Amino acid sequence: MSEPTLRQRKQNLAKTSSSGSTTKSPSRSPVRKASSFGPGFYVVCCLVLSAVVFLYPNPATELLQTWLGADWGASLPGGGADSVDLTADVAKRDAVVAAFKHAWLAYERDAMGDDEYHPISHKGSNLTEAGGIGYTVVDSIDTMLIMGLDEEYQRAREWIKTKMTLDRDANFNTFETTIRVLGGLLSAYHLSSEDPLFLERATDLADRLLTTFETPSGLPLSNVNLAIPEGRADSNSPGLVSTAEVATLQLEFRDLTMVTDEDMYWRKAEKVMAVIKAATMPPGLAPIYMNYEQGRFVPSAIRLGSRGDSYYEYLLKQFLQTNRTEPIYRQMYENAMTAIHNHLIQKSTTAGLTYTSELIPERTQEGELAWRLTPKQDHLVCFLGGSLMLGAVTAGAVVDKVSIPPSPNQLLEQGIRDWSTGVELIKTCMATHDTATGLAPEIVHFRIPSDGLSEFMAPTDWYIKGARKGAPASYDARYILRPETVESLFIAFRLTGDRRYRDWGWNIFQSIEKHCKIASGGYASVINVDEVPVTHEDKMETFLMSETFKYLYLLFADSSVIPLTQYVFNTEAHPLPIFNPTIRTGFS
Ligand code: DMJ
Repeated sequence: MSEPTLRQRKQNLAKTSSSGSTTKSPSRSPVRKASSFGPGFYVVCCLVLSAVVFLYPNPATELLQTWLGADWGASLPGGGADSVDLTADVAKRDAVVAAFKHAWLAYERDAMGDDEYHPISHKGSNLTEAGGIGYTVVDSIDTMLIMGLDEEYQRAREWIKTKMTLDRDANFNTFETTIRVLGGLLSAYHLSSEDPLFLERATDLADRLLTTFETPSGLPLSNVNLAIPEGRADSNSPGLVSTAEVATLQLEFRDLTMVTDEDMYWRKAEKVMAVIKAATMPPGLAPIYMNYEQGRFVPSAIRLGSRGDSYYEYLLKQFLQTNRTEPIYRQMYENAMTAIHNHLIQKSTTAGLTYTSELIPERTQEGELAWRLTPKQDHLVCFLGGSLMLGAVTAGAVVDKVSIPPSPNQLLEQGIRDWSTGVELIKTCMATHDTATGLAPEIVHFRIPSDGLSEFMAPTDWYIKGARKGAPASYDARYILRPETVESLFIAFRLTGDRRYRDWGWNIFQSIEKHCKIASGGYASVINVDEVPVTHEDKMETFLMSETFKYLYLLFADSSVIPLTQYVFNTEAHPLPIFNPTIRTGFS
């Protein structure tokens, strides 16, 4: 990093303009003193004020912009909700389809059927030595259905029909297998007008996964040996399971019950939520580890990032999946969002960026448990902006159907709060794209007064920990083709029609094209987002095709494609239909 990044240059500019603002304020004082003058003065003042209204953004406009999260007037010709345009941007949508094909065709050429793809060495690999389980094929197939890629879809389906097997004598992660493979099969089932092949495979997989729930508490074990089948504990974390992992199976298992009429999937998944509800710490927060013997939280980090994220995501989505008929999930979601606002949401020191901190447990000298606030935000947290906005117009709304965009009087106080925070979090996630590549790093830290860093050591608002001139890239500096920011942009666009969200998504897409695309086929992770030319890591994560390109496609597609009123996305972006349940929630 020999040159200062755009972010560093901008932060210097921000300093200049904030000191400039003090010279402006005296010009407002004559208006406040005007009461000592006669009526003529008021007329002059009114004229001056009118001019000011036209020349400068007025407070009402600023409020509206804060509400919508963008320069509404500039992004909508004519302005206002009446002119919301949610039709396709065909050229950009088709560019995303071309990118998906560039990724898929390379995988199909070099590694068809393997779990993972390495686009630089042109090789595939499997999660275990026992052989593959269709990780990439199944994770990608519903994107083909959504994009209308029929030839690719037929070949992928044929592979699932003739080659896919779950008789693999090895341990597979319960959560990852559920969200990618079970979720992918169920979504393909729904989007293919209920092709029985996908349901047969989904049921086979779910029956094997059910063995993980055989614990004293009912919390599923982290791994499953698919061949036996048998649940297996994680030997790296004895006695423990991760909160996000046990609480991110429910959409898939509940959907399976609806399509098979077999209650047991629903009951097993719901029991987990009852255990979590009983164990939740009073403020509504959930540490990232639980003890599966007793079903209790153990002191561990509280965060919206890894091992915490999709727990919060699925609280809302379980409420939405059953057409808002289960008040328990609304209550759990509302409690959690209030706790997040009270304990984790912070503002950065200079630009006032809204971000989420982590709470790290520590023992005091007296042996008491204390929580240290750490200003670290994973890229994973960027799902939260869109999720909060979606929660605001559903769980946080006073009407069943809000307008696009919603008006504040359609929302509860909590909905207004969540909408505003969601808008701001998306802005923050976009700010983390202010790097040499335009790609966001895996983890950012925000500056706090006690961090001991000088302005020469780190930029003023956020920085990549461990990034030093001449040093090897830190773990935090990577971009591994993650989807969370574009996921939020897609939701925000559908809920507002604000073109700014499409523009931001297009910028991210172009950065992926420029820095991650491999000419011979596929896309690769980038080791350091703040260094050009980039160095690649030889890996194309499956969520590029299941999530990142799907959300980008949907951002530019017509809003009638997978409408948010009819589908809920699992955490791997596999859409599942919203339904009216025939089963009543069994806990309160
Ligand atoms: C995906 O596998 C899922 O979105 C999961 O919930 C979190 N991480 C990845 C994508 O970043």
